[in-house]
Amino acid sequence: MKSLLVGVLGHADHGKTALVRALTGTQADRLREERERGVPRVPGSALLRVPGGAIDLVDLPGHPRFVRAMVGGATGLRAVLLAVDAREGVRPQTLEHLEIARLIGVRRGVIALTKCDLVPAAEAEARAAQAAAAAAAAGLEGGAPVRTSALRDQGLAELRARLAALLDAAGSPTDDGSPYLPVDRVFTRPGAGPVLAGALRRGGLAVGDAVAPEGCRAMVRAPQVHGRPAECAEPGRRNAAALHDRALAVLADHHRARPLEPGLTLGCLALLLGADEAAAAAVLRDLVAARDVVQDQALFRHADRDTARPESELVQALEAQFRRAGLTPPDEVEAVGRDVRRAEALAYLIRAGTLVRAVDRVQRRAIIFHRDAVEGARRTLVRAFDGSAGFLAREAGAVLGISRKFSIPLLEHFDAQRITRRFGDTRTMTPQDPAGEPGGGVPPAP
Ligand SMILES: Nc1nc2c(ncn2[C@@H]2O[C@H](COP(=O)(O)OP(=O)(O)OP(=O)(O)O)[C@@H](O)[C@H]2O)c(=O)[nH]1
Ligand SMILES: [Mg+2]
Repeated sequence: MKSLLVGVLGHADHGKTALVRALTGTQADRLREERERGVPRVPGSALLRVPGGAIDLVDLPGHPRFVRAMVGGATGLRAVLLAVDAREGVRPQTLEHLEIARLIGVRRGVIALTKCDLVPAAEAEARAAQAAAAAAAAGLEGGAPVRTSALRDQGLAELRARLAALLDAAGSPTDDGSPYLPVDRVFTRPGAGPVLAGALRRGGLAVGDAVAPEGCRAMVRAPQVHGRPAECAEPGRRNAAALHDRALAVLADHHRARPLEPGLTLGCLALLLGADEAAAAAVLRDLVAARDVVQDQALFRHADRDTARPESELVQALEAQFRRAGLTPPDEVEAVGRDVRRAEALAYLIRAGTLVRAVDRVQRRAIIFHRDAVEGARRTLVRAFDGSAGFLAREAGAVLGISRKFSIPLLEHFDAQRITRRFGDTRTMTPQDPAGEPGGGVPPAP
């Protein structure tokens, strides 16, 4: 039977738990302590049976303090169910959760617009569009949001069908060896201290393995399978080695999912490993020393990743498009459309400095120029206005043969780069130092 782990994401109070309960009949955040405190402490999971198999809905805690726990539970996720409150729309944690899903390479999901019984249809429509745009920006292929109400049993059948379709389309999960154990019960046994119980869904655990539920130090003491003592494989040294392996697996997954991104920071890796930064740093030091991982300033990448950059045909085509367009490039929407891969390629080219994002702060509009076009414009302006008393944006536009739509953001970019200096409506070219660097070299002392 096929199964799929789906993370339920969304801002606090956006109706995640209510949705899971309405879909499955299970109260997912069911640990007694958290019920009493009214705050879900760890991800709870509920099983949704669908024709093709079963979907494990992992109800992730919405409170910012629990993002760490979320990542701890989320590393095995293959898809997400994003809950967005129809009254509130996209909130900070919606974006934060989407960003984490993006970082761990989750691209597929379903968006549920929740509590639709509380808002007029037109308002729900606007919130749905906003949610779809946020998901698309994070590279999540979520399709059209499903209007739901857990209270009125609205949209739940469609949601189940959409989740079933995700299961249908999912390949078999890759086992990276990291264990995943949703905790059902916590109790105290005299002489043993607190005991966590649950069904191990993935990976393995052996006696002596260090685990860190909710950041506590703990050790696997007596694994049982359905109440009987289980085989205890390789006690002792497994842990550090396991963290090394997982760090490599996390990096490899990341490069596969985000081929255009240069690597992960220590902070991200620590989050994704569910380890604290000191432990992650120690593991990375060893991996860098062993040449399994390469560090480039603040970023770490797998040594197997091609540093010659996986410059896809798409990246090259996009670059050529902007190069050809010169000083009248297409706007971002026109160039990218709704294509997530094109958006990624564009972001990559901007990061690499090949394309320059110039912002018109008044119009709140950005124009993306090829850096060659920007350099060409700089030379033209130097020829036309160097040594002159000053020039207006209109005059610069005339010399460059472009309208205000393009000249204003370009000139603002030049101001920011100290290639031009602005006084009111007039600009002057900043004198060049002998090396040809704009800005006259050393900035004046404060
Ligand atoms: N009217 C209405 N209220 C809802 C609906 N779904 C959830 N609620 C209410 O919204 C509040 C929050 O719902 P939860 O399901 O606990 O939200 P959550 O996202 O799990 O919250 P956290 O776990 O704290 O992040 C509760 O008071 C629910 O009763 C709905 O469809 N309609
Ligand atoms: Mg909840």
